[in-house]
Amino acid sequence: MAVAQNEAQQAFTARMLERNITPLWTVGKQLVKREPEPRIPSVYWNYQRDVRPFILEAADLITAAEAHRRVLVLNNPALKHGATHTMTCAIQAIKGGEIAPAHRHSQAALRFIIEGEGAYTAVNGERIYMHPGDFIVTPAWTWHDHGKETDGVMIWLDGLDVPLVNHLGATFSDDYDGEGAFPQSRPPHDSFSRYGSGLLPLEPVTQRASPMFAYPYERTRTALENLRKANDWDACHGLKLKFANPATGDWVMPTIATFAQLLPKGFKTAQYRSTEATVVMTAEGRGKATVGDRTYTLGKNDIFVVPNWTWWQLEADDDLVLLSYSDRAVLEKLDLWREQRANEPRR
Ligand code: 1HN
Repeated sequence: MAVAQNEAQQAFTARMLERNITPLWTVGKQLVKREPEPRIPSVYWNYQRDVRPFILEAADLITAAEAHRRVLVLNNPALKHGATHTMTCAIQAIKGGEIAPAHRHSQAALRFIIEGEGAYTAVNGERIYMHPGDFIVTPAWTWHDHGKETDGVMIWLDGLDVPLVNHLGATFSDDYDGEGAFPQSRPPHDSFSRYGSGLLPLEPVTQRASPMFAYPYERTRTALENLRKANDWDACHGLKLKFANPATGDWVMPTIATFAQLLPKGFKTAQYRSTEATVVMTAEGRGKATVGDRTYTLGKNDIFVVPNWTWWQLEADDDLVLLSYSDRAVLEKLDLWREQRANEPRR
């Protein structure tokens, strides 16, 4: 609570206003709260109802060349841009014969693939052909373009740290001068060949982001399915794994943490909250998510936001596989990551 001010004190405060000075006692606890008070609500998008019809309409209405990126941004109603205060969530489509031309930016990006076959994302000239459920990494400042040589539409989710990087005032971007795509530099899936089998090249990896750009769903799903046999469930998460940089075991990008999660049919989690803000997409299955006071019915490719320090809980009506990303990678580096589990006393 701010201290109540008498007339002399009010006049004193008013005189300083034009000099951009404020006495701290007039602001009180507004600056330093006892615990995080999320500035954003939770949001939910039903893929079939809210997203798919619009992205297909966009595919008819504008070419990838015209749009540069045929992207629909899913915004939190409390923000001008961003699904959370740190992360962008968007839906992109590309059609046969199109190229979304190469560019790069200081923002990092990821893709969770939704539907279609045959399109690729190229990272620094290495094509990664996409399949539903795949997780693809586009580290900050890497050239990236998207293309599709076969007929039909391909749709995926783009996750970026745009609000975070903008807030930090560190945004740079560049369009590639050449014709559309960045020149192919390596065979398709080269990074997966080098880093994706538990083996590593002898040369040390020097960059901070994962040198591996593709995490195929087949591998993710198999890992979850095999681990299920261990019957080693976390009360708050079911079975939740992080996507890891194979060279370091760290998060795949310095700013964005990414996860794959399995809840077997009938599993109901204990309530959980942490300081990270998360965007979640259902890759498979059906269930329910309760975030704060809202409950969402989850079907394939539905998307929802879990704000920072907000209790949430999941329930699987069928085997439920979730892909998610958050700002935890940043918070951990700054010693700001905390969690609280409703099934345990507060630490
Ligand atoms: C972007 O550069 C891409 O490169 C996708 O594919 C989505 C959303 C906001 C800002 C930049 C891309 C984006 C984006």
